[in-house]
Amino acid sequence: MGRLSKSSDAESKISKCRDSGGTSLDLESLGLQSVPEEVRQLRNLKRLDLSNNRIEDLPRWIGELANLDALYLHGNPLRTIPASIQQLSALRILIIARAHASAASESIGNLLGLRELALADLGLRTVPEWVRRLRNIETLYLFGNGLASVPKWLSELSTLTQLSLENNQLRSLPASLKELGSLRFLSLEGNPLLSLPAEIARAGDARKILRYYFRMANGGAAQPLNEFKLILVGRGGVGKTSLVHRLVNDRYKEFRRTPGIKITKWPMRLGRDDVLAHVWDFGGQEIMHGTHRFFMTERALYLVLISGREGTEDYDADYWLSLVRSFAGADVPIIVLHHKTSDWSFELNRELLRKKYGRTLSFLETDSETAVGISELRERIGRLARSLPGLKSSWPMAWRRVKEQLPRKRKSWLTFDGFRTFCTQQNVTERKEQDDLAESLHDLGLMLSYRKDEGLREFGVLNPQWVTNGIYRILNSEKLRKAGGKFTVKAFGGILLK
Ligand SMILES: Nc1nc2c(ncn2[C@@H]2O[C@H](COP(=O)(O)OP(=O)(O)OP(=O)(O)O)[C@@H](O)[C@H]2O)c(=O)[nH]1
Ligand SMILES: [Mg+2]
Repeated sequence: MGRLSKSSDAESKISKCRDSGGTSLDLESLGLQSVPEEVRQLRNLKRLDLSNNRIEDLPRWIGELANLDALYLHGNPLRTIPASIQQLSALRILIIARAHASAASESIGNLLGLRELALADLGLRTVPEWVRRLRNIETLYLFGNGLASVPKWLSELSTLTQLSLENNQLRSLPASLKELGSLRFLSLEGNPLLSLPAEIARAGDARKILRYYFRMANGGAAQPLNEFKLILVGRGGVGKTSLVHRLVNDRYKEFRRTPGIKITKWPMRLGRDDVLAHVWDFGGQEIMHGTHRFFMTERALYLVLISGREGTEDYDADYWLSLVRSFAGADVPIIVLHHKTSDWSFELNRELLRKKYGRTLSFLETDSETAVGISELRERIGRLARSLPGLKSSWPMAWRRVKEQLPRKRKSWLTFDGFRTFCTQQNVTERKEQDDLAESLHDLGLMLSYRKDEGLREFGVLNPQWVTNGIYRILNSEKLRKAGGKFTVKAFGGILLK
């Protein structure tokens, strides 16, 4: 009954339009499976609304409605648009949405007079190339597709004032969008990978969004993080902590021995880049050597400090270099410092050490008290840092957000699944990407995650400062020393909670 009345609805609307010579016909939501043949006679039609029916195919004669100005087709399971559509040279508005991707047919690209076009909710993976020909387009709706990118050439559509791209999978925006001088309204909500703040995306102000995206968010796209890890090793009292102070603050100062690891942030300027070094200063006392290996990561830059004061320089060089090589690998750059040179002068067999420990060794004479060699050292650290694989690798906005938000979690320990959940909340959703991010954060020393080590995998993700504090507090415990190194689990807790 409902269907009958609806189709007779259509009939009466059509005949009314015909009799009055009307220019607008509304056949919306009438359950139509095809366009009624009678419409073909309505040669005066300017506006035809066929939205929300069940039409799969448009008839070829649609091209005969030569006066059509606006055609609404959204909400039909359309599969194709006949090529005859290109005869509608007066068409200014064409709305296709919630149909099959094949409905975005190439012949639409010949409708050069189009001012408004919707290709929305079609499951398109890319913007069809033929859209490029629509040089008079003002409003383009592309929402609800699976678009991963916006083509650069979109900037050629210089008459565009409104661009709607919400609910896609956009990963970045091309800089060429800034050239769209007439663009007023840009909607990008529902593209989580762009990491636009909701309040900016919601407002839809094209200028504001693009300004934010390209200036404030540094391109939103992947940018190098410009951070690296610098590790200092050498026997107790060789001058590591004083050297860090000299490098970072350009002053000389004496320190107590370092009970564990001291992590310092050192902002530096490398050419035109602001770079941040995470400096790990290892306590040199022997009891701690065994655990240092857990923190000697790959993709870091190493300083091995040697002094001649104890007369053990050859032994020390061998000892520390072999430690770095076995735990950080054959490729990490190492600067061997003849340190405290103002105090003791000595020679190392550089050739022999190079042969034994590889070509990435270099040597320098330094002294923190007199500042001898310090500016050369800074310069060399900068140069070698540039060659580290991590320094220039890309960090998408979402990765940066994980890096910034992770410490705010105020949790020193997370299971790896917990880390994955946290990443997903920050829009790093792919497992592989989460693995890569964990590795990068580990390399930078911003968290610890031993994914490659069977025995340590289970520990998930750890806050380095918390772990090192705990470990070295135990190793340096007076109580433990008195007990000859034996301890109970209870005593263990007692030391940690002290
Ligand atoms: N002449 C001279 N003495 C230095 C220099 N740097 C450090 N010292 C002396 O060596 C002592 C130890 O220096 P630190 O920097 O604390 O040594 P460290 O390698 O950090 O020692 P641990 O933390 O125990 O591993 C200082 O207290 C100074 O007396 C230097 O550049 N020249
Ligand atoms: Mg120290």
